Amino acid sequence: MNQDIEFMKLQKQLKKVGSMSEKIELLEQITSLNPRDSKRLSIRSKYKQELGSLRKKSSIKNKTVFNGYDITSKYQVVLLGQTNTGKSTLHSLLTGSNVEISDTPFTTYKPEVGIMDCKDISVQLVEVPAIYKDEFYPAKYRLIRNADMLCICSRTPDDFKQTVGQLEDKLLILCASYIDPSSHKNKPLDNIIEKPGFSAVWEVSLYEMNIPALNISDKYSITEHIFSLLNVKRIYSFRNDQIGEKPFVFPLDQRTSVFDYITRLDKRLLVHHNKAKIFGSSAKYEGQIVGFDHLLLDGDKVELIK
Ligand SMILES: Nc1nc2c(ncn2[C@@H]2O[C@H](COP(=O)(O)OP(=O)(O)OP(=O)(O)O)[C@@H](O)[C@H]2O)c(=O)[nH]1
Ligand SMILES: [Mg+2]
Repeated sequence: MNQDIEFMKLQKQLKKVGSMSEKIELLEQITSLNPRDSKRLSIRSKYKQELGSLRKKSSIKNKTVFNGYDITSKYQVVLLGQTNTGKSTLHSLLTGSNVEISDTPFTTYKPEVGIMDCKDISVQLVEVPAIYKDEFYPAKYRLIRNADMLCICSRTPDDFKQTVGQLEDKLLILCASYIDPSSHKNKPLDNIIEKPGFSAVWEVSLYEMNIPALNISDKYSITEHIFSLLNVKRIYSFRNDQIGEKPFVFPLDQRTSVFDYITRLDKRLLVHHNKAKIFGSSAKYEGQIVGFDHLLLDGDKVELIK
């Protein structure tokens, strides 16, 4: 690809675009080019500034609700793969969305967003349009690179290999276990990153690979696996014989005491309570009474007492 010619083409398109998102997308494409011409290089730096300010504006605008769900949900899983590999089918299975499912290649042409319930934690699930070799679409790869984890949908082992190869071309290596998001999110496109991931496949027995392959129609195992890669523990409130609907979520590898839990719940409660009743794995017996330094485990329910 001749970068100068491509630059000129995109410049022309830029003059015609109307919406902010289209403009951001084109600016992302044009600023990732390396034209030789010095005049174009200086125009490129102006475009970079413009892109920065448009991104700021759009992030303020996008902090909103989509179909009744808060799309700024803390965790994001991206579904990706070759075309016709069941991404939309899985999206619909996990989120209940009605994205179009069809044998026609490239049916999904824009990211599809849904919210899945992952063991009481809301997780945003995004189906990214099918990826293919040598495509030029920085916005798509930015979305993929910023996800908390990736789920690669594959009909055949060959689909899987192609997707892994295409991700590697974009400096993205898949990894089986949890990795601290700060080491793989918001990194420039020219940095190699390792991203937690797994594969959802049509026929598990065909696969031998370094990341887990789960049956694409096995909602239970996929949900459990996503939960394990979130690397969190859920602590529920227990009050008037009722368990709170949504848990408070803490990092799995950090010690979480009753004190940490109360601080998250409402600091003012510290004044009137000094003990807690625990139900769940960290309790020696159901309803054990403990002090604020007691360490909590995933799934614990905590009732504050005086
Ligand atoms: N046999 C079988 N067919 C499946 C499975 N999952 C999806 N399909 C079929 O495969 C076709 C493509 O499914 P989609 O879910 O639309 O695939 P996609 O990856 O979203 O495709 P694009 O968005 O077009 O890239 C549909 O006809 C599905 O019914 C599966 O696990 N087994
Ligand atoms: Mg689709």
